[in-house]
Amino acid sequence: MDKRSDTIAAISTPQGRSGIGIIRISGPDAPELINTFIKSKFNILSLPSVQTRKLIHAQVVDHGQVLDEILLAYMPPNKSFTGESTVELNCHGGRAVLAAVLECVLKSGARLAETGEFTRRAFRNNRLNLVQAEAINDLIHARTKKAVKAAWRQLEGGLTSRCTELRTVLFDVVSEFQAEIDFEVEGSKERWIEQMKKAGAQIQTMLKSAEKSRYLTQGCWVVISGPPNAGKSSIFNDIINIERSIVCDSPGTTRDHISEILEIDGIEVRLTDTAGLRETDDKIESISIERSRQQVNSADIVVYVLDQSTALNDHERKEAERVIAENGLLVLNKCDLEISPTMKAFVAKCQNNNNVVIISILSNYGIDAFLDKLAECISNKTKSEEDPLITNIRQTRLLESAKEGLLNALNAIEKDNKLDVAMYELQKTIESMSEIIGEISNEEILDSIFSKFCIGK
Ligand SMILES: Nc1nc2c(ncn2[C@@H]2O[C@H](COP(=O)(O)OP(=O)(O)OP(=O)(O)O)[C@@H](O)[C@H]2O)c(=O)[nH]1
Ligand SMILES: [Mg+2]
Repeated sequence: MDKRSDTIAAISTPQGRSGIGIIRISGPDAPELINTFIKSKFNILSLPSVQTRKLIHAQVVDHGQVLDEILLAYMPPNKSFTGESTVELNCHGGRAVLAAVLECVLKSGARLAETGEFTRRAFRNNRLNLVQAEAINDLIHARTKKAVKAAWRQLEGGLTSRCTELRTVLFDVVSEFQAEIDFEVEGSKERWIEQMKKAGAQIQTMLKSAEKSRYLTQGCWVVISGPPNAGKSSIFNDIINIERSIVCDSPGTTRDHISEILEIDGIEVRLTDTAGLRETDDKIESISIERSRQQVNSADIVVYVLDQSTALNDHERKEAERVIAENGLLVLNKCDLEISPTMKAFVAKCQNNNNVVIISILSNYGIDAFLDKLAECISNKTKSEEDPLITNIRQTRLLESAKEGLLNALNAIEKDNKLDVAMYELQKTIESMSEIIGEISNEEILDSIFSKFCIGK
């Protein structure tokens, strides 16, 4: 049978122990197939004509042995997620019981679904477009409420309607180009340029918000760095509110970097405590310091901690200034102790900077202000002027190529007055916009997109 239209099945809920686990079966033979192992007062074979989208009490029976007592629901093709006959079995959620029921389903003739195959069928049957299919995957993987909202914007068609509108505008321009080339009907060059520039600005705004949406899907990485003994691990423990990192008065305590996940203002934040930076001959410490540097270089935000009571060297001053300039946070810790002379001059110079905060973890001074500043840094990094419409790299790449086509078209028409070149470039832009919403025929590309989805979805 054609792999696109046979009947597929999978466990759609996570593997483990839970009250309920769902097995989804989709394809033309779904109702007929379950009849071989389902016992119910209801005539299962009459499902398609009578009982749609209602729960039916039944038992799963294998060679006369009851395996589970379940509730099942039938959805006809026009009312199902996949656009095919679908049966969902609400079983008990134990690993073994679900595996046993799934075995019955597969023995009766269904095939185990590949990852994302249900959604791929929904896409093929026009139940949703590619952006919406990706949005469902985003929704499943969303780790914060903001990410859930972004996924819903996609599902409700935010990006789709924006792409469709832009495409229509550019189509009109292309047809006027065509008319001028074929029939010498003179169009308004100024109006074309204006429309193309408007479209370009919209694409640019969407691309700008794409940069920020990375934080919604992947979270924001904050790395705590600084010289040994500055109080990095104390600060780390204070933020996460547990004694996770070892705190000790001997410098070089933290070796392996330690991370914890927390949520700050709707953004998932990975907070990492690192080894103190200094020159050392110790082999293990050198490795940890090298790793700390790598973490600092890859971080979204660096929190650089200094101990105010110790002398400030040149390297630390430069690092502190770099962190402030790059919108990180400079934390001057241990303000309960007497300030060192070199620090005094430095603190006097920078203490009014918005990215500098003076605290004492020991005496609990300035902690609230520090946490507010950290939240502000994260918010500045992640917030965008408009709600992000682009949520993945595929959409970003296509939008970039749409922008490139549009710029080339503008150049061709503004500078060289070459309508044929402008038309070719605009058509490329329109193709990219179409590809974003999935109007593409390349099966390999679709395979690779859907292979990133969950099994059972
Ligand atoms: N007086 C005072 N001591 C502090 C303060 N914050 C941390 N300490 C002490 O400073 C010492 C070092 O603290 P840690 O948090 O381990 O410092 P660290 O930067 O993680 O050090 P390494 O892991 O060795 O790089 C410990 O004895 C802490 O109790 C503070 O605000 N005031
Ligand atoms: Mg430490």
